[in-house]
Amino acid sequence: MALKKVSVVINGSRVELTKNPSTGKYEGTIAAPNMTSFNVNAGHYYPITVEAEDLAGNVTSANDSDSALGESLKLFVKETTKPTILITSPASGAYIITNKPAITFQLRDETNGSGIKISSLTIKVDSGTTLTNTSPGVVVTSVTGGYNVTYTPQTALSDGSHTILLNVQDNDGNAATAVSRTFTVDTVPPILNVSSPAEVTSYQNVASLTVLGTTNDATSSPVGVTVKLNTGAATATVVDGNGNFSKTLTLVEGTNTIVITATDAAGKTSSVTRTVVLDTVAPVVSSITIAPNPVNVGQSYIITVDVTD
Ligand SMILES: [Ca+2]
Ligand SMILES: [Ca+2]
Ligand SMILES: [Ca+2]
Repeated sequence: MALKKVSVVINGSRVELTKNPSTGKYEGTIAAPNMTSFNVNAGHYYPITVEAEDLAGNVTSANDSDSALGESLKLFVKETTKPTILITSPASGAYIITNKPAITFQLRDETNGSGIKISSLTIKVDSGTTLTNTSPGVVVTSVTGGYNVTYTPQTALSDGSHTILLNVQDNDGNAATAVSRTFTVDTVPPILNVSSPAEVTSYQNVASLTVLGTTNDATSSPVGVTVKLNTGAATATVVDGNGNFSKTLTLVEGTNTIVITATDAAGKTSSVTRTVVLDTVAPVVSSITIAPNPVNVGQSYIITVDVTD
């Protein structure tokens, strides 16, 4: 006949409603909980209990399990903080010498957030098809606050520049700021031609030797060149814009081993080894014999020279 009060209970707080004289209904303006409802229960909502009490002390109560009113007693609260994506490998601008490089990244939502919705993950390499968390090559590991993901391309990437593009959402529908990463695949060692010394093994009688050559790399120029003489250090040489290099060495008497190594920006190497024998000592003739001597006209004789070097 006459109501005493109408109140609601949500998230442990009770609020008494007030009667709107123009509609006759009971109303309340209530601040939403400051945390997403996603983690509250399997239905991802805050349950509300409504209680009406009349002046005689009769109480009617309904909550989210009520067959008729239950659906109206579920409050869905969404957070608005974007999840984050951090690519841990490859580094920006990295040169990679394998053509199926593992791409690793971390997906995180804020503390007490709705959490990463892993099925919303998108992975795109260059202009390829968009992959998801269940695509071949994608390995997802659940960690505190989100997921760690490794994606290994199932077909080899070509030599050259590639860009990976990632995005994900949290369970409340907030999309991360998309993250991209560009890197270069280089599986081919640099070209290295050594024109001096031209032969694998050569001989000379002056100590000075100039190593000459050219180098080039299709994907990862510029190329660095080092020259190593015998047990000495590998010494960097200047390589000009056309790939030419030269390095003057001072040989030691005897056998000299020269190793020329070209290294491209990705770290792929090519090496050429030359052996140069420095011999500054003229041969020594120690004895000569002629037999028979004298020799008869028209007959042959043998001359023997004992010479060492
Ligand atoms: Ca969030
Ligand atoms: Ca290369
Ligand atoms: Ca000699």
